[in-house]
Amino acid sequence: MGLVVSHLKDHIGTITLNNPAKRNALGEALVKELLAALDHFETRKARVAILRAESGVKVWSAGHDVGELPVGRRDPLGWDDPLRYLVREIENFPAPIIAMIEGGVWGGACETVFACDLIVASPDATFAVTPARLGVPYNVSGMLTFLNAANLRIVKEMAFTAQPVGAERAERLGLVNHVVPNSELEDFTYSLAHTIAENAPLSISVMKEQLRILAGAHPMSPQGFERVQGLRRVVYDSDDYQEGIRAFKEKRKPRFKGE
Ligand code: LCV
Repeated sequence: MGLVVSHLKDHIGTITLNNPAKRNALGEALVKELLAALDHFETRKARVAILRAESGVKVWSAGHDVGELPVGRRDPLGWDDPLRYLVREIENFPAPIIAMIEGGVWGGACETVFACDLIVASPDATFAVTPARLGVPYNVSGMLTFLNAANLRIVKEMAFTAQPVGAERAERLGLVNHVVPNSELEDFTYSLAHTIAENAPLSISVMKEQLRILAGAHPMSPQGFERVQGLRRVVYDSDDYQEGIRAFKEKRKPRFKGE
């Protein structure tokens, strides 16, 4: 059995994250299998994809595989990082992707879920934006994913506190489309998927692409981008960045010094 399990039925593709030992961390190998499944669905003209974890998980995904983060002197979230690939592929997939969430969603997994087109969550679902926990300088397109998911004040609270937001509050804030009891989560999600799959796939695909282009149409000057990249380099070259990763690996609370 791989790190993801996928199947396609009645135009609906399902991808189940299947690496509980590592809390479904989005490492290169898992992301590669996930992208292969999406590729297969596209070839088979799936009309909806559902991204989920095993039923009953406490952790939907622990986010970027911390063990795969560079230990300084290199952008930890550069263009070719598996997480960046994954978010782009989700946004470019020609059909709606529904994230079906139980348990905790952490860091890069939170961005991955917010990049999906719809989110159906169980009451125990939580969503945490964690760069500040690790000392990581999140990247510009990632911050835009968050900004497209919530208003600026909520994004700032989630990013600055790194604290999980629960499903009920997430629904109130419009972060998720529906909160549904665990016992009904699967039926509800597949019923939503069937409704979409019965509509015109070409029309839906072009609306998804239009919304992607419009949501990404944020002017940022070359000078503005270069300034951000310079600031991010200071962060990933900092002792704090190394301390964040070290503390995670040593299973202890990090001690950040601001340098
Ligand atoms: C590798 C892991 C991980 C993991 N990577 O189980 O957004 S950013 O900028 O931060 C971005 C860079 C990012 O996404 O970074 C990662 C952000 N994620 C987090 O901060 C969550 C880190 N994980 C946790 O806080 C806990 O693992 C949770 C609360 C998710 C689950 O706790 P639980 O007690 O159930 P363990 O912590 O015991 O983890 C079980 C195994 O999974 C590994 C962890 O190292 C452990 O492996 P070992 O059994 O070999 O010790 N693991 C968990 N998260 N992100 N590996």
